[in-house]
Amino acid sequence: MTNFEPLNQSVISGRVDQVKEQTKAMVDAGVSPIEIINQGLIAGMNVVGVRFKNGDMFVPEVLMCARSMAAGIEIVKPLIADTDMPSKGKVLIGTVKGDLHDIGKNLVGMMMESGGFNVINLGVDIPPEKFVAAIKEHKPDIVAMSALLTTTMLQMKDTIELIKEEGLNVKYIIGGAPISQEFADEIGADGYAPDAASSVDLCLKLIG
Ligand code: B1M
Repeated sequence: MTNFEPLNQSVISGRVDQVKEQTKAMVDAGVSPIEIINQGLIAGMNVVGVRFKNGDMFVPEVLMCARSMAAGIEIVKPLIADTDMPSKGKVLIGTVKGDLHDIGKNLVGMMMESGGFNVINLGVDIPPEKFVAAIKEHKPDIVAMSALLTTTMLQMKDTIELIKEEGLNVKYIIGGAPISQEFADEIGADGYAPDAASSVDLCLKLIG
């Protein structure tokens, strides 16, 4: 049984070098990359989220934690994204306007890549017009939107409305901490995924 506690603690303390070292050691020991991400890196970040919420941690510390988690993900990413599988479809992913959170969105994109999708990552703070322009340019099968703030989730509705207005033939799916299936139904999204792994299942289902 792998002990993920030391890696959790390194993420919580924002120690980039230690996270890199422990992640590499786990990879060398043959621990599954998905387990390293979920039980080592994300589990640590979840503790950070609670402390941030309770006012026990502040933005600069949270940023260091996010950076250390990203450093760990960089190490395991090639192990799960490297695949010879032909593309199952094209997904355009981005965090909506006004929202700068990108860790979860990047994780979703990475899992989709590892699931055999061709992923175009637009980045953060993407307004509806930019999603529409990118759909016209890249012609994806699916557009995936991420929002982490209750104040930005309505941007998803605006984006879907603009895509519909433009008559573009694409499926749109949404996710992020404040998002629910109920909200997805309310704004007419084709699907909602609560986490990175289920985003892949959702894309497979939608593409058929
Ligand atoms: Co921010 N932040 N933050 N933050 N931050 C939250 C989201 C918050 C919940 C913290 C809290 O109060 N408890 C809170 C939002 C409250 C709300 O609106 N309900 C909050 C706030 C308030 C803010 C600021 C306003 C703080 C301030 O400045 N006063 C500010 C806003 C900036 C902005 O965006 N305009 C802000 C800033 C920041 C940092 C810059 C410091 C940093 C972001 C760094 C970065 O992303 N590069 C940050 C962080 C790190 C967090 C927390 C602590 C962690 C988020 C994270 O990365 N989680 C977060 C608290 C929390 O969520 N526990 C918080 C790990 C990640 C793997 O999970 O992103 O949920 P998550 O992604 C999951 C799923 O949600 C899902 O799959 C992922 C993997 O399983 N998913 C999708 C995500 N996108 C998907 C898309 C899909 C499908 C699934 O498409 C189909």
